[in-house]
Amino acid sequence: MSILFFSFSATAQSTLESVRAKGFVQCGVNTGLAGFSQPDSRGVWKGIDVDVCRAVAAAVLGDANKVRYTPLTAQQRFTALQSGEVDLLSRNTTWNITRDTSLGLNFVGVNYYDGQGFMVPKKLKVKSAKQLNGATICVQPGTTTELNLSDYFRTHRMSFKPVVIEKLEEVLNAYFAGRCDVFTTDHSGLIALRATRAPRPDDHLILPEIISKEPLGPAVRHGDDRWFDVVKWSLFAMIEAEELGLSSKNILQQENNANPAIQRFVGATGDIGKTLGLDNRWALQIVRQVGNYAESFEANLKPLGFERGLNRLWNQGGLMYVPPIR
Ligand SMILES: N[C@@H](CCC(=O)N[C@@H](CS)C(=O)NCC(=O)O)C(=O)O
Repeated sequence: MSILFFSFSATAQSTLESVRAKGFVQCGVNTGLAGFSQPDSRGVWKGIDVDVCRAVAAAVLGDANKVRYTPLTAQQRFTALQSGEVDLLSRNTTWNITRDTSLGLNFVGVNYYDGQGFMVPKKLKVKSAKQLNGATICVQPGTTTELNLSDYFRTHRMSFKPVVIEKLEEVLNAYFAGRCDVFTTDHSGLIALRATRAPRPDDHLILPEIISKEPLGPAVRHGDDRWFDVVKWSLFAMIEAEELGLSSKNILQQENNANPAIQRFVGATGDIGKTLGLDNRWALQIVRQVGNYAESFEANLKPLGFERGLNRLWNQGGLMYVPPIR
């Protein structure tokens, strides 16, 4: 039996092999959240989460465009990953212990440090979350948001009436139509949705309180360490590139750079790509085709009014710190 079992697992296809065989990465993304993952007017997916999917395709297949997108609601996302419907989940998903253990996921890292906030119509004259006792609050199910919300109100001995709606479109309609006093989600979601979905963005206030830690990052399934490594280092390469001063504009001129770390990064020396099961130019392809983390942030989040904040590099006062690529 054990021999049979061994031979089965040895021949079972890894995600890296199956992605190579089919020629594209199937990426689970948001149904449409500006800045993170949303199709533009020509149907091309854009956003910092989309850029992680593209980075993986550039690293593995040499072509960032070889991605197919599966839009997923908060409730659908984990089953889609567990069942193998998607190769990776890159969708403003908070890394927490329950998801890392009971749900059988491996978070590869963090591509946006976030926290939960509240948005209210200005006409309610509310200035602080402490004034929300008794409020009706719109929230999406299957999110960390739902749990943080009840924890926060319990801690502050306040009550609230939840209005729980799965589809983003519908929960926003409910809030903008005044069927809830408050909309709560990740602070990034509040900024993006107020800027792009509010009939009059100026009519809404994001309250100052951040009530949770929401480290958002891409995840893969348990049990495939090779794929875990590939996705993890694809994300890390974008962040490391920013730190090394490498961008889509200059990455092709680095082969003779005096800095050995840069030579290794672009694959001019060493075998880092090979150790991942990839081409040695894997990181060069990511930066050439997708850009570094700052380029992705500036293209996708800056125009919506985002500040770098916690998402600055560690040596510029932020939390973005990746292990050395060597
Ligand atoms: N980070 C939280 C919340 C993620 C989440 O799903 N947020 C909502 C509000 S911004 C969303 O993305 N909705 C879009 C959708 O349902 O497709 C989590 O991982 O549970």
